[in-house]
Amino acid sequence: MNNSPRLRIAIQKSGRLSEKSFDLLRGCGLEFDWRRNQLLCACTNFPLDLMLVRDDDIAEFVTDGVCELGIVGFNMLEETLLARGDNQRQEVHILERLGFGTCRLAIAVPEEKHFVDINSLANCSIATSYPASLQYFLNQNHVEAEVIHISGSVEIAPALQIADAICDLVSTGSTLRSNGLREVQTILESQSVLIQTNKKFSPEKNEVISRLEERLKGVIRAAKTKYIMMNAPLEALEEIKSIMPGLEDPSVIPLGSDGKKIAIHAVAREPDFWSTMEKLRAVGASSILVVPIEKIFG
Ligand code: PRT
Ligand code: ZN
Repeated sequence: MNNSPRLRIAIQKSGRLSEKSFDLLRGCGLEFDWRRNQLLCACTNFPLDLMLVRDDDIAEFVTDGVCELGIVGFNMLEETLLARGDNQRQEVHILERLGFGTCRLAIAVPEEKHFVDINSLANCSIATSYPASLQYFLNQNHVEAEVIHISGSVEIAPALQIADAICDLVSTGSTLRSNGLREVQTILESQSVLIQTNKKFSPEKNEVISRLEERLKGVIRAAKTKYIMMNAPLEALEEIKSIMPGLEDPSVIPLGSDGKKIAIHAVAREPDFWSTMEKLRAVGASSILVVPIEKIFG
């Protein structure tokens, strides 16, 4: 348990999630000066300490209450909970899905290997760094296969004849392709998540978590939305609202004396940019400005 009066958040020290985790915390207005190899780093303007660790340890620390919060891949959270046993799910929960570090845990086989469906994996050996997740998936699907736990470079296992197939994280798929492997089955979709321990802690800490959560939500919402301004004929207003997702309640300002032309200002979810702009132009919108939003509060 963390008995310090300050809150602790576990984040990945050096890896794919580190930069985005730091950016997110800085986006929330937190100031800190982390130096390499520092395990704990104090925020100077918020009662929070960052604990910089390997991604493998983050879910463990939060589940055990060593840190109240953590930023970790959903893949790693699931693996940790499955490896530790069913009762562990009540020890931790997801506060926010953070939208970065997206990937999937998938099974891949050599290009030439015959594969119809997951039953084709019966009696095969599968190399993975996610043995608990893979075993769970195989059990759920009643497939008997050998799970071979290796900690790195899983993709070379078939070429080395260590295993018939692999189960690893995939984002672009280029690692699989360059190793002559074909993705055949997704077993988990992942993105980074903010997790919170379910261990009891003081009301003061609870209050700090609520403040931080509010700020995080503001940063995450802002990243997904844009401030949009355009001019348009009044009669196109309803059509414009249907084109732009999230533009239900725009500010509408009459232009000129006859009121036939309007300016529309709104916060909207970022659309499939170019095709949406083309549709807006087609219904008569002009001077369309799309501006990033730094934060949304309240
Ligand atoms: O040192 P530490 O233990 O902290 O870091 P690590 O090396 O174990 O983890 P790291 O930094 O590689 O990944 C941290 C987290 O990033 C993972 O747990 C995922 O939640 C997330 N993530 C997102 C990924 C990927 N995308 C990813 N593509 N993690 C790993 N990969 C690897 C994958 O294992 C494979 O080797 O990238 C390769 C595949 O990428 P593509 O683009 O070729 O498909
Ligand atoms: Zn790791």
